Amino acid sequence: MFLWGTATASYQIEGAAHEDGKGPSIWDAFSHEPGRIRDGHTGDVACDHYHRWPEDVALMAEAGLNAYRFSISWPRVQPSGRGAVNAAGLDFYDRLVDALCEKGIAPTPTLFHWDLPQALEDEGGWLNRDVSAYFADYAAVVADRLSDRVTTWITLNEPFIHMVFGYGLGIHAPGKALFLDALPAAHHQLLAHGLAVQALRGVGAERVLITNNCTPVWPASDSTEDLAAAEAYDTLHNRLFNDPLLLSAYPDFSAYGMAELDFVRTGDLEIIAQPLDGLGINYYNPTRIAGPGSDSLPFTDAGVTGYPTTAFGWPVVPDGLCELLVSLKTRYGTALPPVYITENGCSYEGVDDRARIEYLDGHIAAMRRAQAEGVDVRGYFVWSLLDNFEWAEGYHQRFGLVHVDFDTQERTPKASYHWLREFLAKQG
Ligand code: PNW
Repeated sequence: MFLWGTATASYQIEGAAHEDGKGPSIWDAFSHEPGRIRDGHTGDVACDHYHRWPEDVALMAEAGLNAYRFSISWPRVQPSGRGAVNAAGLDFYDRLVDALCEKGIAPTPTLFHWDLPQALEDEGGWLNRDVSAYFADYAAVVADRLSDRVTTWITLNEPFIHMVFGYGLGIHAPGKALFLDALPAAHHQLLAHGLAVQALRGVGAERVLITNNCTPVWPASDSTEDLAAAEAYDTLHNRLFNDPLLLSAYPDFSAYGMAELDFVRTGDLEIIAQPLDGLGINYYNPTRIAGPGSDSLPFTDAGVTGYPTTAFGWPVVPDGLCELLVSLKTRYGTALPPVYITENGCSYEGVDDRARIEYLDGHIAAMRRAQAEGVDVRGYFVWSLLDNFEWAEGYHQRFGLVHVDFDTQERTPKASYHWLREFLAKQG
């Protein structure tokens, strides 16, 4: 069965930041640091989904969706990131999973969508190799409770964006600006993924995925400099994550003057390259890259021009999704597992969101073209069900199919929600 879903993330929708024994996450800390988030917004309340989940599940059921990708807050389950389990936290996800199953919506949890327990950040966060093993323990705790009803698991969300924004540039939690010295955060996340796959298999998990944010990389020109820079960027953004997972090898970084991967130990790549049942792909837009870059990075973002843009200023390029999917098939061949589009969507203002309808319609058509070219795509999840806390942008970017009034918490389905419901009804 093809999965048609929406996607959300714990810190972006749940709120209840300090309720029922939840421990603090790096996002609780970061969003309260002055100057970090636009207008000082925080996820303390967000969409109050922690209390309003029955209404949100009803909205999904009413739309005719058959899957829901949500994330589990690690510090809600393990307040200190390891050891003691918070029963109330696990109970919350247990109730949610029950309600979804009752409506015929396949619960598709992501175990980590960036809200690391602050206690683990205090030990170095993803720069600390030990965190990988703690993640596997946490995965086992959650799977032990939910794997009788959950068939599809996603270990991590976008380790690339978490590394770059959180550890490379410091615009997301934990706010470190280490540039290429952030690379250990990539490796330790990948190692955590591999160890978690082993733990999930141990409790009989049926289908295990990881979600990567991927982008087609367009060189700004045919000059040798731009072509080399584009290749360097593709290596960092796409191949750094997909190669070890699918080919059990890191791409060669030496050509780009990038750091040595001296934190990789013997045996790590075997752990990372556990067989996967699917690769989750989050697609938003292509990236155009020029050379020669700066001292700290061997490329520059030249900006994609000549396309319409969303309220976020992101270019709308549906063909980029087809290009990306076909390029994955070309690069990885039979090593590419079935693909699930685990996020695709756009930020626009307003409830009469015809631009979002056009966006979704165009991208679903692009996915179909990739399927016709032989890419095995088995799911499509819209980011997002609800307008929510868009990280450094606070509540300013609205990605939802459903509008949220953040004063009253009133939910109002947008035109795109009604469009999707009719689209799904026609699919049968
Ligand atoms: C994803 N970029 O993040 C995340 O998985 C979501 O939590 C987020 O709300 C959504 O996309 C929309 O931003 C991204 O700059 C953040 O390329 C930034 C980028 C891409 C994805």
